[in-house]
Amino acid sequence: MNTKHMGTYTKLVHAGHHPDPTGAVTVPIYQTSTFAFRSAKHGAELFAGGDDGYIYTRLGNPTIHALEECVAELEHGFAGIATSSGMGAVSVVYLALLGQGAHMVSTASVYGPSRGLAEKHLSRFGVTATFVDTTDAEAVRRAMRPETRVLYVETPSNPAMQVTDLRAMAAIAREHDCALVVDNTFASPYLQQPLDLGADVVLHSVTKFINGHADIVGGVIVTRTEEMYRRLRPLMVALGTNMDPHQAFLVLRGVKTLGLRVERAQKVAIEVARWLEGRPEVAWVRYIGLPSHPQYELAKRQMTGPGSMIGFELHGGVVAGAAVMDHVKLATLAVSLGGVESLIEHPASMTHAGMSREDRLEAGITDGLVRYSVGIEDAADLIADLEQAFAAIPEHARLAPAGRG
Ligand code: LCS
Repeated sequence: MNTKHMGTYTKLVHAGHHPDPTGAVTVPIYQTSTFAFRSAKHGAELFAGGDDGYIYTRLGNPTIHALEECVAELEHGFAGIATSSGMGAVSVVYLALLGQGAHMVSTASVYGPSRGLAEKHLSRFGVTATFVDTTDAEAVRRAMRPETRVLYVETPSNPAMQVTDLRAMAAIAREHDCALVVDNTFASPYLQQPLDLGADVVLHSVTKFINGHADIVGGVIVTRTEEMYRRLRPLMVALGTNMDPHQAFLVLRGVKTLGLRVERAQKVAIEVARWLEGRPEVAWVRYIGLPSHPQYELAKRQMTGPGSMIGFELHGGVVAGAAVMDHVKLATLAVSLGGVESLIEHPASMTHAGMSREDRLEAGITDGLVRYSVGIEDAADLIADLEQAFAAIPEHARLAPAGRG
């Protein structure tokens, strides 16, 4: 069905679905590694690109293609490239757009391994990267060099929840003739469409909101133009970072309820965030839906909702954070995010442990920062869970220094 001009909820349910010869209502799992050619001539035509049929699953597969089409429509892009994981998507983009002598400017508080891949691995191949606070457009402009090929922005960022002005970033990327790549994992295409704001490439860890059920890892890249698609797709094929058909099937199932899940989770999140803001144990709360968020107004212009990720700092730092994480019963102590179940973690010792303390602090990832991915449970139950966990914070680590003792 052509859903290109239809609404988001219709796209979520129908995009990428085409009539199946068996009448199957959902996209079947084409669990096959390879596809039969009708003849030697047909095989040769497929390899020459004269027929858009399938050859081999690493190159393409109908179930995977349905997901690629769906996410591309949601992002208003030319086409999608599904990958084995979100990091698979990041790898394809870096390796396709950066080479010997190339430079990248990236959000300092980007997901730890997205930074590590550039700093620890691509550096061996002559690629350099500068990590800056991308909420400061002037700092980004100063970091740009003649050899900058990629401006890589994660917004909102993981886990500092910083919101970067994508229109401003698109203007800088155009001035320097480099590609603007946006990691849209935290917002999901339901809340933000970076290609409409001037990005060239958008990518996702679909492990998170798009799938939404904490049962697969996966990634998708979407490009604005055909030319960019033709630059990126061969890298996915060459690296072998393809998604698996079964993975794609599960994501296609999960994405149908993306809108419902995000709407529900952000309704719960605002209640949890307001409760946190009123607690004496909490030094500050970073939630995009609260007016106290530094980019509250920008987020309202750029996103259609605040999402359901909350960062908060306890006065008692790591000691208090560890006590809370050891005592929550409903929220699960685990990394990852964006699922129907609430998850809690400590970025400094978990997802961002690979960064130096200095880099972490510069990126807004303080020692006591707790990241809470709010699910779709009842707010009252999540709040009661946090309240009983807060009661377990040792007395000496409970309040602001002035209030202690
Ligand atoms: N981009 C963002 C913003 C992410 O949060 C993650 C994973 C990735 C890319 C990589 O995706 P993956 O390969 O895991 O599918 N973030 C994680 C996190 O915060 N906790 O565990 C994984």
